[in-house]
Amino acid sequence: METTSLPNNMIKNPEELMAILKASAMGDMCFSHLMGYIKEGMTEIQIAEEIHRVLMSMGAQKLAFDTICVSGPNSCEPHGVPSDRIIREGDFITLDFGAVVDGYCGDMTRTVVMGHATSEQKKVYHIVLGAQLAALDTVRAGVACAEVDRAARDIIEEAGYGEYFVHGTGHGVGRLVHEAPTLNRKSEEILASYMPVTIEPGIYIPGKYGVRIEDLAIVTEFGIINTVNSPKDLIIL
Ligand SMILES: [Mn+2]
Repeated sequence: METTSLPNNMIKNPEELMAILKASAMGDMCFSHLMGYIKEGMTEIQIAEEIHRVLMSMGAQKLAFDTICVSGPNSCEPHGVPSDRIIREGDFITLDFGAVVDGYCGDMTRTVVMGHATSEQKKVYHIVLGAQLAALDTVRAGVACAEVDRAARDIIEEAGYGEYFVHGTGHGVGRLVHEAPTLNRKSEEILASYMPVTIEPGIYIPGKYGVRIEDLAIVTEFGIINTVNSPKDLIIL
């Protein structure tokens, strides 16, 4: 293991990786709980508060960042703040949250839909999912971070939604939820084994809705260990 060859701590040691794995497991259990909890008529704030309650009840030290729970047109803001908006049938709901365990952050995002999805919503969701899976597929030690971003962006651009993918594909995670490396068009870093990185492409159509899907993957020589195991097929609540 070339754990001393980099000038910073993008590469995590086994203890740090175990903490991240635990944080992700809490995230998965929280998401599973939410799938039974979220109902039409609830507000975004109510759901965000439930995420906080559940993660703390599982032993999280705190939240890794302010939970994003945005619905309907609010979901087209990638860093939206939960509001009093009430969840209605047909709304996309984007849930982006993480626990801190033993000092290390989790970070995951899933987008689900209430009641039913239009064919356009399904189409956009599946473009994002295709981009996310393609990007995950490229992640491996020795691959350029920019190449991972390219893999996601190519799929979204080819589908005609390039202008709506308004952020990078991912970032490193550790004690801070946003650490090096960055995975975007301009990234110059090369992935190495035992870097935890997020893969989180999205499409945000102003005034309509947004979709983002995010996993937290540990880079290895052969690919990834994905620490997030929540389902990614479109969930219709
Ligand atoms: Mn993230």
